[in-house]
Amino acid sequence: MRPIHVAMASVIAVAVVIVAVMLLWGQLSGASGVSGQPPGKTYTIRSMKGSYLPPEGWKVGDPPVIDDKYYNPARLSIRVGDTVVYVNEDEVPHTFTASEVPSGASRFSSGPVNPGDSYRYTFRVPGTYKYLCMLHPHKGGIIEVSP
Ligand SMILES: [Cu+2]
Repeated sequence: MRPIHVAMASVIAVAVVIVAVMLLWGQLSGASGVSGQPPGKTYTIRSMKGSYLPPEGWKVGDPPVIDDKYYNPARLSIRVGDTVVYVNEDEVPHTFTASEVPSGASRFSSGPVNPGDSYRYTFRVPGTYKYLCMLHPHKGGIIEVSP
């Protein structure tokens, strides 16, 4: 090829890359801009170390105990659109499972989350959510979601 053709080929290659990047950018920003609202905040709830052990005297059938030594924080207030990342910092698997949700809301459940793993859920319906661990139902928590 003559030098002028090589230069033209380079210009076309650069143009193709620019168009591809613009298309990809459009898709990404379109995906994150749901209904034009800013993304919500992210909060973390942890399963604390040793929280698989029930409190003394607790027996199956008793209500879950809401205490920061199990899930932390065990009580959390957030807003619609916020996300909770549940992190298991204990040495055994736990779940983060809704036991009561406001009408119209779906019941989230992480399923078993291994030590060091996490699960995230974005709250879309306002109201009071109660949750517990299906494997260790002595531990529970409450999330208040305001509009
Ligand atoms: Cu558990």
